[in-house]
Amino acid sequence: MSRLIVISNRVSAGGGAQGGLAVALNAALKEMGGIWFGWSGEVTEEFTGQIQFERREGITTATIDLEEQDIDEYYNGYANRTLWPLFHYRIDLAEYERDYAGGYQRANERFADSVRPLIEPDDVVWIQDYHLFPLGAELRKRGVRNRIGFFLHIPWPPRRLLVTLPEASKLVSSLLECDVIGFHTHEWLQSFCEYACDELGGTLDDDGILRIGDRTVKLVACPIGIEAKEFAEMARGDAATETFERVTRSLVGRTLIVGVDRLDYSKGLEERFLGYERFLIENPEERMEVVLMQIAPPSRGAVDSYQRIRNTLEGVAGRINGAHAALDWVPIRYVNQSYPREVLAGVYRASRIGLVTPLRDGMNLVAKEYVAAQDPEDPGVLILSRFAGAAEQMTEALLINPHSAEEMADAIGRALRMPREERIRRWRALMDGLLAQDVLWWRRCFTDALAKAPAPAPTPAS
Ligand code: ADQ
Repeated sequence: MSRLIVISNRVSAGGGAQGGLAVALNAALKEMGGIWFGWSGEVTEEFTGQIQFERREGITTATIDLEEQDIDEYYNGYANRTLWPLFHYRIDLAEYERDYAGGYQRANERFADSVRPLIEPDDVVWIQDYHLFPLGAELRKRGVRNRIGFFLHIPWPPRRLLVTLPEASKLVSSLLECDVIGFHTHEWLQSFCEYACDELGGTLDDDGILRIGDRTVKLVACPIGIEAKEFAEMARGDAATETFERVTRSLVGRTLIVGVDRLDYSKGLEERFLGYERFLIENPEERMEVVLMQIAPPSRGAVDSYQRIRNTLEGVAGRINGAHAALDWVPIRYVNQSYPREVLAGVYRASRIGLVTPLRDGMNLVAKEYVAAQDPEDPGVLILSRFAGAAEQMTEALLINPHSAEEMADAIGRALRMPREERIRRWRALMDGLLAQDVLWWRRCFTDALAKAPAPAPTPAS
Protein backbone atom coordinates (compact mmCIF):
# COMPACT_ATOMS: atom_id res chain seq x y z
CA MET A 1 0.00 0.00 0.00
CA SER A 2 1.12 3.56 -0.70
CA ARG A 3 2.50 5.65 2.15
CA LEU A 4 0.75 8.91 2.97
CA ILE A 5 2.58 12.24 3.11
CA VAL A 6 0.35 14.77 4.89
CA ILE A 7 1.44 18.39 4.53
CA SER A 8 -0.19 21.17 6.54
CA ASN A 9 0.85 24.52 7.93
CA ARG A 10 1.16 23.10 11.46
CA VAL A 11 1.60 19.51 12.58
CA SER A 12 -0.48 18.02 15.36
CA ALA A 13 0.59 14.42 15.78
CA GLY A 14 0.68 12.02 18.70
CA GLY A 15 -1.19 12.20 22.01
CA GLY A 16 -2.61 15.07 24.03
CA ALA A 17 -5.84 16.99 23.56
CA GLN A 18 -6.63 16.83 19.87
CA GLY A 19 -9.31 18.08 17.56
CA GLY A 20 -11.10 15.88 15.04
CA LEU A 21 -8.81 16.80 12.16
CA ALA A 22 -5.70 15.67 14.05
CA VAL A 23 -7.47 12.47 15.08
CA ALA A 24 -8.38 11.70 11.45
CA LEU A 25 -4.97 12.42 10.02
CA ASN A 26 -3.20 10.51 12.78
CA ALA A 27 -5.44 7.50 12.12
CA ALA A 28 -4.74 7.72 8.39
CA LEU A 29 -1.00 7.88 9.01
CA LYS A 30 -1.13 4.93 11.40
CA GLU A 31 -3.03 2.85 8.86
CA MET A 32 -1.08 3.78 5.75
CA GLY A 33 2.28 4.69 7.27
CA GLY A 34 4.03 7.85 6.20
CA ILE A 35 5.00 11.28 7.42
CA TRP A 36 3.24 14.46 8.59
CA PHE A 37 5.19 17.49 7.41
CA GLY A 38 4.74 21.16 8.37
CA TRP A 39 6.01 24.25 10.16
CA SER A 40 7.22 23.64 13.72
CA GLY A 41 5.73 26.92 14.95
CA GLU A 42 9.30 28.04 15.79
CA VAL A 43 11.23 30.99 14.38
CA THR A 44 14.76 30.71 13.02
CA GLU A 45 17.09 33.58 12.22
CA GLU A 46 17.96 32.23 8.79
CA PHE A 47 16.00 29.56 6.94
CA THR A 48 18.09 26.41 6.47
CA GLY A 49 15.43 23.85 5.53
CA GLN A 50 16.75 21.61 8.26
CA ILE A 51 14.10 19.05 9.16
CA GLN A 52 13.39 17.89 12.70
CA PHE A 53 12.05 14.35 12.73
CA GLU A 54 10.09 12.98 15.65
CA ARG A 55 8.24 9.77 16.22
CA ARG A 56 5.18 10.04 18.47
CA GLU A 57 2.76 7.17 19.06
CA GLY A 58 3.62 5.45 15.79
CA ILE A 59 3.51 8.64 13.68
CA THR A 60 6.54 10.28 12.12
CA THR A 61 6.49 14.05 11.98
CA ALA A 62 8.90 16.22 10.03
CA THR A 63 8.96 19.94 10.79
CA ILE A 64 10.88 23.00 9.68
CA ASP A 65 11.41 26.37 11.34
CA LEU A 66 10.56 29.55 9.42
CA GLU A 67 12.11 33.03 9.43
CA GLU A 68 10.29 35.91 11.08
CA GLN A 69 9.71 37.50 7.67
CA ASP A 70 8.01 34.29 6.46
CA ILE A 71 5.76 34.25 9.50
CA ASP A 72 4.85 37.93 9.02
CA GLU A 73 4.23 37.72 5.28
CA TYR A 74 3.07 34.13 4.76
CA TYR A 75 1.21 33.23 7.94
CA ASN A 76 0.06 36.51 9.54
CA GLY A 77 0.09 38.23 6.14
CA TYR A 78 -1.25 36.42 3.10
CA ALA A 79 -2.87 33.46 4.88
CA ASN A 80 -4.61 35.34 7.68
CA ARG A 81 -4.89 38.93 6.45
CA THR A 82 -5.66 38.22 2.78
CA LEU A 83 -7.03 34.74 2.14
CA TRP A 84 -8.91 34.07 5.39
CA PRO A 85 -11.10 37.21 5.23
CA LEU A 86 -11.63 36.96 1.45
CA PHE A 87 -12.58 33.29 1.63
CA HIS A 88 -15.04 34.14 4.44
CA TYR A 89 -16.65 36.79 2.16
CA ARG A 90 -15.06 39.70 4.05
CA ILE A 91 -13.37 41.67 1.28
CA ASP A 92 -13.73 44.71 3.54
CA LEU A 93 -11.10 43.14 5.82
CA ALA A 94 -8.88 41.54 3.15
CA GLU A 95 -5.48 43.23 2.72
CA TYR A 96 -3.86 42.93 -0.70
CA GLU A 97 -0.12 43.53 -0.34
CA ARG A 98 2.51 42.35 -2.80
CA ASP A 99 4.90 41.60 0.08
CA TYR A 100 2.37 39.20 1.56
CA ALA A 101 1.84 37.47 -1.79
CA GLY A 102 5.63 37.22 -2.26
CA GLY A 103 6.20 35.85 1.23
CA TYR A 104 3.40 33.30 0.74
CA GLN A 105 4.95 32.08 -2.49
CA ARG A 106 8.41 31.95 -0.89
CA ALA A 107 7.18 29.96 2.12
CA ASN A 108 5.42 27.49 -0.20
CA GLU A 109 8.65 27.06 -2.17
CA ARG A 110 10.48 26.45 1.10
CA PHE A 111 7.93 23.83 2.07
CA ALA A 112 8.36 22.20 -1.37
CA ASP A 113 12.19 22.24 -1.23
CA SER A 114 12.18 20.73 2.25
CA VAL A 115 9.55 18.02 1.80
CA ARG A 116 10.62 16.97 -1.73
CA PRO A 117 13.42 14.59 -0.62
CA LEU A 118 11.01 12.80 1.75
CA ILE A 119 8.60 11.79 -1.03
CA GLU A 120 9.14 8.30 -2.48
CA PRO A 121 7.78 7.16 -5.87
CA ASP A 122 4.71 5.26 -4.53
CA ASP A 123 3.66 7.79 -1.88
CA VAL A 124 0.44 9.75 -2.06
CA VAL A 125 0.62 13.37 -0.99
CA TRP A 126 -2.24 15.09 0.84
CA ILE A 127 -1.99 18.88 1.23
CA GLN A 128 -4.23 20.63 3.78
CA ASP A 129 -5.81 24.03 3.53
CA TYR A 130 -5.43 27.58 2.27
CA HIS A 131 -1.91 28.17 3.57
CA LEU A 132 -0.61 25.89 0.85
CA PHE A 133 -2.49 26.56 -2.41
CA PRO A 134 0.70 26.76 -4.56
CA LEU A 135 2.40 23.74 -3.00
CA GLY A 136 1.11 21.09 -5.45
CA ALA A 137 2.47 23.09 -8.40
CA GLU A 138 5.78 23.67 -6.60
CA LEU A 139 6.13 19.94 -6.03
CA ARG A 140 5.39 19.25 -9.71
CA LYS A 141 8.14 21.74 -10.65
CA ARG A 142 10.48 19.68 -8.52
CA GLY A 143 9.61 16.52 -10.43
CA VAL A 144 7.01 14.99 -8.11
CA ARG A 145 4.83 12.73 -10.29
CA ASN A 146 2.94 11.16 -7.39
CA ARG A 147 -0.78 11.52 -6.83
CA ILE A 148 -1.38 14.80 -5.00
CA GLY A 149 -4.60 15.67 -3.20
CA PHE A 150 -5.65 18.99 -1.67
CA PHE A 151 -8.37 19.55 0.93
CA LEU A 152 -9.79 22.99 1.69
CA HIS A 153 -11.07 23.42 5.25
CA ILE A 154 -12.62 26.85 4.73
CA PRO A 155 -15.31 28.06 2.29
CA TRP A 156 -14.51 28.73 -1.36
CA PRO A 157 -15.79 32.23 -2.16
CA PRO A 158 -18.08 33.11 -5.09
CA ARG A 159 -16.32 34.05 -8.32
CA ARG A 160 -17.35 37.72 -8.01
CA LEU A 161 -15.45 37.98 -4.74
CA LEU A 162 -12.46 35.89 -5.76
CA VAL A 163 -11.74 38.06 -8.79
CA THR A 164 -10.80 40.87 -6.37
CA LEU A 165 -7.66 38.92 -5.42
CA PRO A 166 -4.81 40.00 -7.70
CA GLU A 167 -3.25 36.51 -7.68
CA ALA A 168 -6.53 34.57 -8.04
CA SER A 169 -5.90 33.08 -11.46
CA LYS A 170 -2.33 32.10 -10.61
CA LEU A 171 -3.40 30.46 -7.34
CA VAL A 172 -6.23 28.49 -8.91
CA SER A 173 -4.02 27.40 -11.79
CA SER A 174 -1.38 26.11 -9.39
CA LEU A 175 -4.04 24.28 -7.39
CA LEU A 176 -5.06 22.50 -10.59
CA GLU A 177 -1.73 20.67 -10.55
CA CYS A 178 -3.29 18.48 -7.82
CA ASP A 179 -5.18 15.34 -8.87
CA VAL A 180 -8.03 15.64 -6.36
CA ILE A 181 -9.40 18.77 -4.71
CA GLY A 182 -11.78 18.31 -1.79
CA PHE A 183 -14.31 20.71 -0.22
CA HIS A 184 -16.66 20.37 2.73
CA THR A 185 -19.81 21.18 0.75
CA HIS A 186 -21.32 21.20 -2.72
CA GLU A 187 -21.70 24.95 -2.41
CA TRP A 188 -17.95 25.53 -2.04
CA LEU A 189 -17.25 23.04 -4.83
CA GLN A 190 -19.65 24.83 -7.16
CA SER A 191 -18.07 28.21 -6.41
CA PHE A 192 -14.69 26.74 -7.28
CA CYS A 193 -16.06 25.34 -10.56
CA GLU A 194 -17.67 28.64 -11.39
CA TYR A 195 -14.26 30.34 -11.23
CA ALA A 196 -12.37 27.53 -12.97
CA CYS A 197 -14.93 27.29 -15.77
CA ASP A 198 -15.87 30.96 -16.29
CA GLU A 199 -12.46 32.54 -15.75
CA LEU A 200 -10.08 29.78 -16.84
CA GLY A 201 -12.14 27.99 -19.50
CA GLY A 202 -12.55 24.64 -17.71
CA THR A 203 -15.38 22.15 -18.20
CA LEU A 204 -16.91 19.86 -15.61
CA ASP A 205 -18.38 16.45 -16.44
CA ASP A 206 -21.07 14.56 -14.49
CA ASP A 207 -18.49 12.59 -12.49
CA GLY A 208 -16.97 15.73 -10.98
CA ILE A 209 -13.97 15.68 -13.31
CA LEU A 210 -12.76 19.14 -14.21
CA ARG A 211 -10.81 19.50 -17.46
CA ILE A 212 -8.69 22.53 -18.19
CA GLY A 213 -6.07 22.40 -20.93
CA ASP A 214 -4.12 19.20 -20.36
CA ARG A 215 -5.20 18.96 -16.72
CA THR A 216 -7.80 16.54 -15.39
CA VAL A 217 -8.78 17.10 -11.76
CA LYS A 218 -11.32 15.24 -9.66
CA LEU A 219 -13.44 17.52 -7.43
CA VAL A 220 -15.10 16.01 -4.36
CA ALA A 221 -17.49 17.33 -1.71
CA CYS A 222 -16.42 15.45 1.38
CA PRO A 223 -17.71 16.94 4.66
CA ILE A 224 -15.42 16.44 7.64
CA GLY A 225 -16.93 14.68 10.65
CA ILE A 226 -15.88 14.16 14.25
CA GLU A 227 -14.99 11.00 16.15
CA ALA A 228 -18.69 10.89 17.09
CA LYS A 229 -18.87 7.67 19.10
CA GLU A 230 -15.75 8.48 21.12
CA PHE A 231 -16.93 12.04 21.75
CA ALA A 232 -20.30 10.77 23.02
CA GLU A 233 -18.50 8.35 25.35
CA MET A 234 -16.17 11.09 26.53
CA ALA A 235 -19.16 13.29 27.38
CA ARG A 236 -20.30 10.58 29.82
CA GLY A 237 -16.80 10.04 31.27
CA ASP A 238 -15.56 11.21 34.69
CA ALA A 239 -13.88 14.46 33.63
CA ALA A 240 -16.87 15.62 31.56
CA THR A 241 -19.30 14.59 34.32
CA GLU A 242 -17.36 16.63 36.86
CA THR A 243 -17.64 19.69 34.60
CA PHE A 244 -21.31 18.96 33.88
CA GLU A 245 -22.08 18.87 37.61
CA ARG A 246 -20.04 21.95 38.39
CA VAL A 247 -21.66 23.99 35.63
CA THR A 248 -25.16 22.71 36.47
CA ARG A 249 -24.71 23.66 40.15
CA SER A 250 -23.61 27.15 39.15
CA LEU A 251 -26.83 27.68 37.19
CA VAL A 252 -29.11 27.32 40.24
CA GLY A 253 -31.94 25.97 38.10
CA ARG A 254 -31.46 28.29 35.11
CA THR A 255 -31.13 27.04 31.54
CA LEU A 256 -27.77 27.21 29.83
CA ILE A 257 -27.16 28.30 26.24
CA VAL A 258 -23.62 27.67 25.03
CA GLY A 259 -21.36 29.08 22.31
CA VAL A 260 -17.80 27.78 21.77
CA ASP A 261 -15.63 29.35 19.09
CA ARG A 262 -12.15 30.61 18.39
CA LEU A 263 -12.39 34.38 18.74
CA ASP A 264 -12.75 35.15 15.04
CA TYR A 265 -14.90 37.65 13.13
CA SER A 266 -16.21 34.83 10.91
CA LYS A 267 -17.92 33.20 13.90
CA GLY A 268 -20.60 35.91 14.22
CA LEU A 269 -20.13 36.49 17.94
CA GLU A 270 -21.32 40.10 17.98
CA GLU A 271 -24.46 39.14 16.04
CA ARG A 272 -24.97 36.25 18.47
CA PHE A 273 -24.80 38.53 21.51
CA LEU A 274 -27.23 40.94 19.86
CA GLY A 275 -29.65 38.14 18.92
CA TYR A 276 -29.56 36.89 22.50
CA GLU A 277 -30.15 40.40 23.81
CA ARG A 278 -33.17 40.64 21.51
CA PHE A 279 -34.51 37.45 23.10
CA LEU A 280 -34.04 38.97 26.58
CA ILE A 281 -35.89 42.13 25.59
CA GLU A 282 -38.74 40.36 23.82
CA ASN A 283 -39.25 37.73 26.51
CA PRO A 284 -39.14 39.55 29.86
CA GLU A 285 -40.82 36.64 31.67
CA GLU A 286 -38.12 34.14 30.59
CA ARG A 287 -35.22 36.54 30.77
CA MET A 288 -33.77 35.57 34.14
CA GLU A 289 -34.28 31.89 33.45
CA VAL A 290 -31.43 31.68 30.93
CA VAL A 291 -27.68 32.24 30.84
CA LEU A 292 -25.49 32.43 27.74
CA MET A 293 -21.99 31.03 28.26
CA GLN A 294 -19.69 32.07 25.43
CA ILE A 295 -16.28 30.38 25.45
CA ALA A 296 -13.97 32.12 22.97
CA PRO A 297 -10.20 31.78 23.29
CA PRO A 298 -8.30 34.56 21.49
CA SER A 299 -6.60 33.55 18.24
CA ARG A 300 -4.27 35.21 15.70
CA GLY A 301 -3.53 38.08 18.08
CA ALA A 302 -0.82 39.45 15.75
CA VAL A 303 -3.49 40.44 13.20
CA ASP A 304 -5.25 43.82 13.84
CA SER A 305 -8.73 42.68 12.84
CA TYR A 306 -8.55 40.04 15.60
CA GLN A 307 -7.58 42.64 18.21
CA ARG A 308 -10.50 44.78 17.03
CA ILE A 309 -13.08 42.00 17.24
CA ARG A 310 -11.83 41.17 20.73
CA ASN A 311 -12.33 44.77 21.89
CA THR A 312 -15.73 44.97 20.21
CA LEU A 313 -16.97 41.82 21.90
CA GLU A 314 -15.78 42.89 25.32
CA GLY A 315 -17.68 46.13 24.78
CA VAL A 316 -20.90 44.43 23.63
CA ALA A 317 -20.86 41.75 26.37
CA GLY A 318 -20.14 44.43 29.00
CA ARG A 319 -22.94 46.66 27.73
CA ILE A 320 -25.51 43.82 27.65
CA ASN A 321 -24.53 42.65 31.13
CA GLY A 322 -24.61 46.21 32.44
CA ALA A 323 -28.03 46.88 30.93
CA HIS A 324 -29.79 43.64 31.91
CA ALA A 325 -28.04 42.01 34.91
CA ALA A 326 -29.76 41.66 38.29
CA LEU A 327 -28.28 41.23 41.77
CA ASP A 328 -28.26 37.46 41.38
CA TRP A 329 -28.03 37.02 37.57
CA VAL A 330 -25.63 37.92 34.79
CA PRO A 331 -26.98 37.26 31.26
CA ILE A 332 -23.64 36.52 29.52
CA ARG A 333 -20.70 34.61 30.92
CA TYR A 334 -17.95 35.50 28.51
CA VAL A 335 -14.83 33.35 28.92
CA ASN A 336 -11.67 33.92 26.86
CA GLN A 337 -10.01 30.60 27.57
CA SER A 338 -9.16 27.33 25.93
CA TYR A 339 -10.34 24.13 27.67
CA PRO A 340 -9.55 20.43 27.31
CA ARG A 341 -12.02 18.54 25.12
CA GLU A 342 -13.42 16.63 28.13
CA VAL A 343 -14.34 19.92 29.80
CA LEU A 344 -16.00 21.23 26.63
CA ALA A 345 -17.94 17.96 26.36
CA GLY A 346 -19.24 18.47 29.92
CA VAL A 347 -20.27 22.06 29.15
CA TYR A 348 -22.08 20.98 25.97
CA ARG A 349 -23.93 18.31 27.92
CA ALA A 350 -25.03 20.85 30.53
CA SER A 351 -26.45 23.17 27.84
CA ARG A 352 -30.06 23.04 26.66
CA ILE A 353 -29.13 25.05 23.57
CA GLY A 354 -26.01 25.00 21.38
CA LEU A 355 -25.79 28.36 19.62
CA VAL A 356 -23.54 27.94 16.56
CA THR A 357 -24.05 31.00 14.41
CA PRO A 358 -21.03 31.79 12.20
CA LEU A 359 -21.51 34.32 9.42
CA ARG A 360 -19.51 31.97 7.21
CA ASP A 361 -17.72 28.72 8.11
CA GLY A 362 -16.16 25.93 6.04
CA MET A 363 -17.82 23.26 8.21
CA ASN A 364 -17.92 23.97 11.99
CA LEU A 365 -17.04 21.10 14.24
CA VAL A 366 -18.49 22.64 17.39
CA ALA A 367 -22.01 22.00 15.99
CA LYS A 368 -21.14 18.31 15.68
CA GLU A 369 -19.44 18.09 19.09
CA TYR A 370 -22.47 19.71 20.75
CA VAL A 371 -24.82 17.11 19.27
CA ALA A 372 -22.54 14.17 20.11
CA ALA A 373 -22.33 15.25 23.78
CA GLN A 374 -26.10 15.31 24.40
CA ASP A 375 -28.02 12.97 26.68
CA PRO A 376 -30.07 10.76 24.29
CA GLU A 377 -33.02 10.76 26.75
CA ASP A 378 -33.11 14.52 27.20
CA PRO A 379 -31.08 16.17 24.45
CA GLY A 380 -30.56 19.87 23.89
CA VAL A 381 -31.33 21.77 20.68
CA LEU A 382 -28.78 22.92 18.12
CA ILE A 383 -29.37 26.35 16.61
CA LEU A 384 -27.18 26.52 13.52
CA SER A 385 -26.32 29.20 10.99
CA ARG A 386 -27.39 28.51 7.40
CA PHE A 387 -23.99 29.80 6.39
CA ALA A 388 -21.94 27.11 8.14
CA GLY A 389 -20.92 24.21 5.91
CA ALA A 390 -22.44 21.95 8.58
CA ALA A 391 -25.93 23.21 7.61
CA GLU A 392 -25.78 21.15 4.40
CA GLN A 393 -25.81 17.95 6.49
CA MET A 394 -27.43 19.01 9.77
CA THR A 395 -30.87 19.89 8.48
CA GLU A 396 -32.64 18.77 11.69
CA ALA A 397 -31.05 21.64 13.61
CA LEU A 398 -32.97 24.92 13.88
CA LEU A 399 -31.38 26.68 10.91
CA ILE A 400 -31.23 30.45 11.08
CA ASN A 401 -29.81 33.50 9.36
CA PRO A 402 -27.24 34.79 11.90
CA HIS A 403 -27.52 38.35 10.58
CA SER A 404 -31.11 38.51 11.78
CA ALA A 405 -31.40 39.18 15.52
CA GLU A 406 -35.12 38.43 15.19
CA GLU A 407 -34.58 34.95 13.75
CA MET A 408 -32.02 34.22 16.44
CA ALA A 409 -34.33 35.41 19.24
CA ASP A 410 -37.25 33.39 17.82
CA ALA A 411 -35.10 30.26 17.54
CA ILE A 412 -33.92 30.60 21.16
CA GLY A 413 -37.54 30.86 22.30
CA ARG A 414 -38.58 27.89 20.17
CA ALA A 415 -35.68 25.75 21.43
CA LEU A 416 -36.48 26.57 25.08
CA ARG A 417 -40.10 25.55 24.60
CA MET A 418 -39.49 22.53 22.37
CA PRO A 419 -41.19 19.36 23.69
CA ARG A 420 -38.94 16.48 24.64
CA GLU A 421 -40.23 14.17 21.86
CA GLU A 422 -39.33 16.73 19.21
CA ARG A 423 -35.90 17.29 20.77
CA ILE A 424 -35.27 13.54 20.76
CA ARG A 425 -36.47 13.13 17.17
CA ARG A 426 -34.25 15.92 15.88
CA TRP A 427 -31.26 14.83 17.93
CA ARG A 428 -31.57 11.18 16.80
CA ALA A 429 -31.52 12.21 13.14
CA LEU A 430 -28.51 14.47 13.71
CA MET A 431 -26.63 11.85 15.72
CA ASP A 432 -27.28 9.12 13.13
CA GLY A 433 -25.75 11.45 10.54
CA LEU A 434 -22.69 12.07 12.73
CA LEU A 435 -22.16 8.35 13.26
CA ALA A 436 -22.58 7.51 9.56
CA GLN A 437 -20.27 10.28 8.33
CA ASP A 438 -17.68 10.50 11.06
CA VAL A 439 -14.11 11.60 10.75
CA LEU A 440 -12.84 8.24 9.53
CA TRP A 441 -15.53 8.25 6.82
CA TRP A 442 -14.26 11.70 5.75
CA ARG A 443 -10.69 10.52 5.55
CA ARG A 444 -11.63 7.43 3.53
CA CYS A 445 -13.88 9.46 1.26
CA PHE A 446 -10.89 11.61 0.33
CA THR A 447 -8.10 9.03 0.20
CA ASP A 448 -10.30 6.65 -1.85
CA ALA A 449 -10.93 9.44 -4.37
CA LEU A 450 -7.20 10.06 -4.47
CA ALA A 451 -6.41 6.40 -5.02
CA LYS A 452 -8.91 6.28 -7.90
CA ALA A 453 -7.87 9.58 -9.46
CA PRO A 454 -6.74 9.55 -13.09
CA ALA A 455 -3.04 8.87 -13.59
CA PRO A 456 -0.76 11.48 -12.01
CA ALA A 457 -0.05 14.56 -14.06
CA PRO A 458 3.04 14.61 -16.21
CA THR A 459 5.84 16.88 -15.05
CA PRO A 460 5.38 20.22 -16.78
CA ALA A 461 8.18 21.06 -19.17
CA SER A 462 10.37 23.70 -17.52
P1 ADQ B 1 -12.02 26.32 13.03
O1 ADQ B 1 -12.31 27.64 12.39
O2 ADQ B 1 -11.00 26.36 14.10
O3 ADQ B 1 -11.63 25.20 11.96
P2 ADQ B 1 -14.20 24.54 14.09
O4 ADQ B 1 -14.55 23.62 13.03
O5 ADQ B 1 -15.39 24.98 14.88
O6 ADQ B 1 -13.47 25.86 13.62
O7 ADQ B 1 -13.19 23.81 15.06
C1 ADQ B 1 -12.81 24.38 16.25
C2 ADQ B 1 -12.25 23.30 17.17
O8 ADQ B 1 -11.60 23.98 18.24
C3 ADQ B 1 -13.34 22.43 17.76
O9 ADQ B 1 -12.88 21.10 17.80
C4 ADQ B 1 -13.52 22.99 19.16
O10 ADQ B 1 -13.86 22.04 20.14
C5 ADQ B 1 -12.16 23.58 19.46
N1 ADQ B 1 -12.33 24.72 20.36
C6 ADQ B 1 -13.04 25.82 20.14
N2 ADQ B 1 -13.03 26.61 21.25
C7 ADQ B 1 -12.30 25.98 22.15
C8 ADQ B 1 -11.91 26.25 23.50
N3 ADQ B 1 -12.32 27.34 24.17
N4 ADQ B 1 -11.13 25.37 24.13
C9 ADQ B 1 -10.73 24.27 23.48
N5 ADQ B 1 -11.06 23.93 22.24
C10 ADQ B 1 -11.83 24.78 21.57
C11 ADQ B 1 -11.44 25.18 10.52
C12 ADQ B 1 -12.59 25.74 9.67
C13 ADQ B 1 -13.89 25.03 10.04
C14 ADQ B 1 -13.73 23.51 9.84
C15 ADQ B 1 -12.46 23.01 10.53
C16 ADQ B 1 -12.16 21.55 10.16
O11 ADQ B 1 -12.73 27.14 9.89
O12 ADQ B 1 -14.96 25.51 9.24
O13 ADQ B 1 -14.84 22.85 10.41
O14 ADQ B 1 -11.32 23.77 10.16
O15 ADQ B 1 -12.14 21.37 8.79
